[in-house]
Amino acid sequence: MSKISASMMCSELIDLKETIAVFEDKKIDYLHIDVMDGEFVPNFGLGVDYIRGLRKLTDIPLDLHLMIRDPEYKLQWIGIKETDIVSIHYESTFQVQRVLDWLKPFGCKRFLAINPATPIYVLEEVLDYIDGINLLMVNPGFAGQKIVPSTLKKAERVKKFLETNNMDNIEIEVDGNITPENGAKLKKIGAGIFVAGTSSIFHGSVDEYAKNIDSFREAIK
Ligand code: S6P
Ligand code: MG
Repeated sequence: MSKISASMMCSELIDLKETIAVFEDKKIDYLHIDVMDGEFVPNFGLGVDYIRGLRKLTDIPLDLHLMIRDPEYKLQWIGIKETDIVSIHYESTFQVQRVLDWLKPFGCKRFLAINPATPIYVLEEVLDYIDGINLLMVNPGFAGQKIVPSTLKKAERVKKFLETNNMDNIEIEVDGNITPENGAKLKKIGAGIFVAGTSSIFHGSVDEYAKNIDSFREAIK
């Protein structure tokens, strides 16, 4: 079944409690947390204190998307739980397998994120280290961007690549401009986790989120 990971950088701080209540009611699978360091990506984003605060509000597992340089030295700061997903970027470190090894003791799901311009062959050497792939459909750093068109074909190639390697137990997450329409296409291709931001659930007021979630779920069914 398709999973929804709600992109918390798109939520208004003033509505946070109400938003979480809707997400719990609608059984949102993950809260997608874009952690940004102003170096790996041209923006600052949700940090350690935000994550700590969020844990007090809800038990919904976190989908931590680390857009930070050299994540290996910062993993201990975050408070990672076994039920979380943690994505590290292929492009963010010179020692990808070492970071994935260092993530293992946390017991979380380990995902490798790749940017739109990163070729899929980089996955070849890490298949034994990962539970999933986070395919960036936009260049990371901001919500509200347009999909990089080549990423749709790329998602297809990733799925085939996993099948050829008998590794299609590896989950595919898609992140960036996942409109209901793009979501439907990506579902057909084999994506399983959909990051929901301004393109799907975060429009209108909080009162409208429940119905936005329903129509997004319908699209990615
Ligand atoms: C992009 C980030 C994403 C955004 C998401 C927002 O840097 O990794 O997770 O939060 O793209 O969704 P939308 O629908 O506004 O693109
Ligand atoms: Mg993200």
